[in-house]
Amino acid sequence: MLIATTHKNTDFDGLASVIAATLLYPDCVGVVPKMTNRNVGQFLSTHKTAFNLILPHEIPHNDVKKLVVVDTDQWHRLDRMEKLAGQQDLEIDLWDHHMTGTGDIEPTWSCKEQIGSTVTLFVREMQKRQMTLKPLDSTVMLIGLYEDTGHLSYPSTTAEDARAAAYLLDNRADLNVAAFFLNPPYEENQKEILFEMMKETEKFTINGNTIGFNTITLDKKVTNLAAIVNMYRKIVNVDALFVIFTNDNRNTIIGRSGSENIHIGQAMAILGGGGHAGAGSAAVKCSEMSPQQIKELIVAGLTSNKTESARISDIMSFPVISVTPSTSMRDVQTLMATKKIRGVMVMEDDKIHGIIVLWDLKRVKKEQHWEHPVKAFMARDIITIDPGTSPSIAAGIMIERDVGYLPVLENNKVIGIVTRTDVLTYYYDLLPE
Ligand SMILES: [Mn+2]
Repeated sequence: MLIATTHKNTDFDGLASVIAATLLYPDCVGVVPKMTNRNVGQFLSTHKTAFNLILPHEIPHNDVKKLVVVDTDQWHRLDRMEKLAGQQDLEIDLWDHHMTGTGDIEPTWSCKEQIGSTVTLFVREMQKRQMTLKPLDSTVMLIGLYEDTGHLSYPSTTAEDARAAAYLLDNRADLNVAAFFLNPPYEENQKEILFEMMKETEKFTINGNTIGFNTITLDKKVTNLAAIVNMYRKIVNVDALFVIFTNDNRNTIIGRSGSENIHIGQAMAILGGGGHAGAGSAAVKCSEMSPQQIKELIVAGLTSNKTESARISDIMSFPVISVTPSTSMRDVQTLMATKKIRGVMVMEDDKIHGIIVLWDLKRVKKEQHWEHPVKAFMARDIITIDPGTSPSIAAGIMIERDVGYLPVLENNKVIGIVTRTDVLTYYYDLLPE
């Protein structure tokens, strides 16, 4: 079985590219994530049956031999694809226009280019094959292309995007339908947010570009925040705008840029999110970082944007202190106290068994448990990292997977460990005085 899928919080470029894949690949079934953007959801509620689409829980995972991924290159942005991520000899085709360098999907074949929309890449292939499209297919693809290029106005737009739009119009894309889904009417609470943002925007100048920041407390659900941020950036007239929407447990960061000097996707990668040059987002738990810390990290990331040459191997701690799985908890506690360290690897014959951190010692409730082996208390699910990785990607993994320690692995040997503190220190050192 062959399936095509795209990122969660699916936008029209993602949806249209999935549909394009079902047209281009014989017997391809499109899988649309459960969470989609509001206007995509509205479109699907009335048009879904016109396409060959299913939901992630309907995939017979064991039958999937080939996967087509569109509009993202990261496993964690896909919906319910964990099973496939580990599958040997799964063939993967990748179509994407995000060039952040943070992708971890290793494709068998890929078409990855800096261009206004993923749809454009599909249109190129369809033109080559001289395909004729149905008006509905052309329409959804045109909406995707227009949405990602701001109706061909964003700086990321290329001449080929404009030619792709012409091809879709030649194939009878319906501009009335497109306009309806591209400009969803604003609701009362969206207007309130906009007025709230207008009250105060903090502005910085970084490398000659003006950057605006807003922090908005959300006490109810507001749909399509991205469209409000997009509109507000133009009103407030900054090169890039970041709005941190915060509620009881979560900060959602939405960024928009109108300058090719500010790459939103790269800035969001530091926070475990993603996107491309003009638009991106991230989500960070409130327990993890305050809006103020998020703002400082974004500023630090943008300041260092062009100069991030540091690698994990430059900021990691080594040598790694380890114990064997049978070491008693008492010995682990003594070791941490005397060496003044917060985490110890559990290893035997160079093989990682787990990790034990200061926090885990709290789980020792009874006195006699201090004699129990560390393997009863250690965390076993370890995420390792390559020494050549950049600090921003490490920070992204830590936030996304909620881990504070990443062992650094080279040729299957642990050569160091990088902690959340190491990464944050690196970024704070870059902050302007
Ligand atoms: Mn896209």
